[in-house]
Amino acid sequence: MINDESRTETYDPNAIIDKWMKVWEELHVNEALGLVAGHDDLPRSYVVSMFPYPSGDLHMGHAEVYSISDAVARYIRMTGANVLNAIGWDSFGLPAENAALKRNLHPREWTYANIETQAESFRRLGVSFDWRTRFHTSDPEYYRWNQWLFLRLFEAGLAYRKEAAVNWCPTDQTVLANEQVVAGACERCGTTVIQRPLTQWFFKTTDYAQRLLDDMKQLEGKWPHEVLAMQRNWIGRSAGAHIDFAVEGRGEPVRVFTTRPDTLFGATFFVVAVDAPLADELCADPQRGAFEAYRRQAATATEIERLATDRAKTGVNLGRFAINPVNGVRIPIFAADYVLADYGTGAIMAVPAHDQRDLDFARALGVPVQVVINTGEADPAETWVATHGDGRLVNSGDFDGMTTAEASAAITARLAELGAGTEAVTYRLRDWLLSRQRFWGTPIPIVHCEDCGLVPVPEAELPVRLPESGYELRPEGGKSPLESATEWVSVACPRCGGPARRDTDTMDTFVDSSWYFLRYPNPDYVEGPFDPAGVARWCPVDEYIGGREHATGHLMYARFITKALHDLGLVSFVEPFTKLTNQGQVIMNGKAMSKSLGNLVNLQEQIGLYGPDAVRVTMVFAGPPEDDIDWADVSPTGAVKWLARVWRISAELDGKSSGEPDIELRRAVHRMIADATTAMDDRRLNVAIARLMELTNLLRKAVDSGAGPANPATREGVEALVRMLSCFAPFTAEESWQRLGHGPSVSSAGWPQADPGLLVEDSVVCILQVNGKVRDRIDVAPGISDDELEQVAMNSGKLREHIGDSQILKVIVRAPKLVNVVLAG
Ligand code: ANZ
Ligand code: ZN
Repeated sequence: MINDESRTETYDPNAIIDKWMKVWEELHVNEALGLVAGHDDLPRSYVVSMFPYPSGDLHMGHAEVYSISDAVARYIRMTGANVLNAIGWDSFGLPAENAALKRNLHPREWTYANIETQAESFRRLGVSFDWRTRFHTSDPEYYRWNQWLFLRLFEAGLAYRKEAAVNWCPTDQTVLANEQVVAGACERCGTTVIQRPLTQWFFKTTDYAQRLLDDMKQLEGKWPHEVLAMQRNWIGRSAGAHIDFAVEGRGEPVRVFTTRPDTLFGATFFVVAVDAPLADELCADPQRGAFEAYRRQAATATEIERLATDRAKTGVNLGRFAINPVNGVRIPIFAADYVLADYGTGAIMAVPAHDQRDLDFARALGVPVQVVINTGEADPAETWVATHGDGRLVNSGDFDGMTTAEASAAITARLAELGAGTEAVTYRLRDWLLSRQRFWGTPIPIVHCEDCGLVPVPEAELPVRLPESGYELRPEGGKSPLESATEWVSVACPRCGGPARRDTDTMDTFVDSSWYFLRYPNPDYVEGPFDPAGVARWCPVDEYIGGREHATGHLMYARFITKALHDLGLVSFVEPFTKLTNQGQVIMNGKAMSKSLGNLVNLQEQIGLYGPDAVRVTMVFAGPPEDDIDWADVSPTGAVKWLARVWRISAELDGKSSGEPDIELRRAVHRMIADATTAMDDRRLNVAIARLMELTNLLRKAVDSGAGPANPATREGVEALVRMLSCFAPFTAEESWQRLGHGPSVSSAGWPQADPGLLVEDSVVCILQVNGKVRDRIDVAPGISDDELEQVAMNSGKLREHIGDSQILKVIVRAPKLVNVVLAG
């Protein structure tokens, strides 16, 4: 027996990996019971962590996400649920193409080689995936269903093509969705994004704007508050009114969107977005030169710059006039870049007294200012500070004296009478731009025929596979590489048989990831994108784990697609992810790790030094899951020491236990189990680890100088510790479990149950009196209630003896210290 901690039987965490990987595989311990049927007596839990992109071997960030998600999955499994912990690969995308260009490979070779590397690394990290779910989105068997889904959305009018000014990254030579533009720059390479008019494919996410908002009620309290807030802002609902302004010399009125119909009498000018076709149309001949010069200049500004309040306001007078529908006042029309073409209606009524951007513009271009809400603040025409507050209307005809709220309703009603306006809601959310001019993605299953227009590829011809040869990967001038695959491009029109061309764009990879979790339960299903039986059994996802950076991208797309699938009758639910846990990033010295900063920490190197378990424990113990981990501030050496201590204690217990269990030790152990369980339930995984470390100290003392290694309470404590540890350090836990004399696997041993009887805190003495005289003393729990205490007291034989047959006048209870029975007479 090894009693001395300094004994040198070494704990070698890397020596036990192969052994346990093999055992787990043979025993199928990580597999869900019945992917599509059976074992219906068990509660089910579907755990999914955002699937990896195969850009190389696993890195520190991966280790963090999967250490967290695996701890959650293992915990749920140990509490007795049937868990599906799924894995697949998000394997289309730009880096594969860039790597292929550099190495002269097919993107597929690079991608699939990386997938194999990552798969092996996941196994060696001990992640308890059910490998039967595995697929890769770049498999034709998968992307076929992206195409199928695209066609369903196309039929439903939810996929359409239009020319629009789109975000263009000059470096990556591709368009980007709004979600991929961060502070005006390409999310991938940081190049400033420019606007380019291009014909592109869109999904109509805007049709679902209100439902994306409303259904958040289902997620409240289950998704991180910040993610919901980010989505709410991104959807950006604004309520107000549409107001139609007649334009002199134009048959049709022009509509504006405003959140402040109460300020209508203060509209002293009218602005059209410089890049809206309407600006071009309205421009009077003498202004044409100035307008076109201004439009060219404006094209270089990003949306963020255009909307910035602190930017000097510019614009040109178009030489035309709009008529205010409530008072007939003529106001000049300008084109300016601070109005966006694709928000609201692309035109505004400008109220400089009460809107700062309008006021800055009025000041710059010398337009008058008219106050219409008396807020008690200084005159905006003198201070150049617009007043925003509530107040009463002035200079507004019949509406003078009303509050802003009253006036909003009254003016909107008047507009309705005049047929010049109605209540309206506008959203910031844009339709999802999904076409990409890149090779390594899902080809869009549309054929362009000169006679028939856009023709869907017949379902029987799916998948439209990527060409194997005859293309040039290097993107040029906004052309998709697929355009160079001339033989692939030219096809017979499926409708008329005439000469036609395939669409050469590929889909944004966020299409792939918007529904992948539906396919995991049966990845080989060929009758449709997913097996309805598997989906009915597992979906929606119970536990989704991934980074907050996906708040307005992937998470929004997946919610949208789920709703669209619901409306197509393909799934029964409207939200894909019941619960969401965010994890932070692994950083180094306060900065994101990157090759260029030279601060990359290599995961395999860390594993080589400390073993997979210690790296996992370090990741989870560093802080709450959502916090960033600065690897400069942590060291797995602490985790290695701890794991070695657990392993040693287990080794010291290899005999049969005997004697009476030490009750104090049992109490302490069960307190720790209860605390660790609460922490796990709340997903405060780091707190749970802290409890396990305390428990280890406690048991070390018990072995050395307390109850001793043979006491049943010691064994009970060590076994509980090892079972709980298996969520974080599966290899060490398995090895320790074996040393304790058990067969594999510890993950089937169940999560230890805290005995409520042992959780009662130390008792306090309560004095029982009759008519103020002490008659008995009893032990009670400190938290006992007055009612409970009265009952317990009345059970005291001594007390009853002194009460006898007398009539009880009242019972005074002061829990937990005192009970006094007052008798009549
Ligand atoms: C008149 C007005 C008076 C406005 C006032 C505000 C204050 P949110 O809340 O962001 O939805 N607006 C409308 N369309 C616009 C566009 N395409 N580009 C830039 N600005 C636009 O903002 C709605 C307000 O922003 C609208 O209400 C409009 O200005 C402006 F005291 O109309 B408001
Ligand atoms: Zn045709």
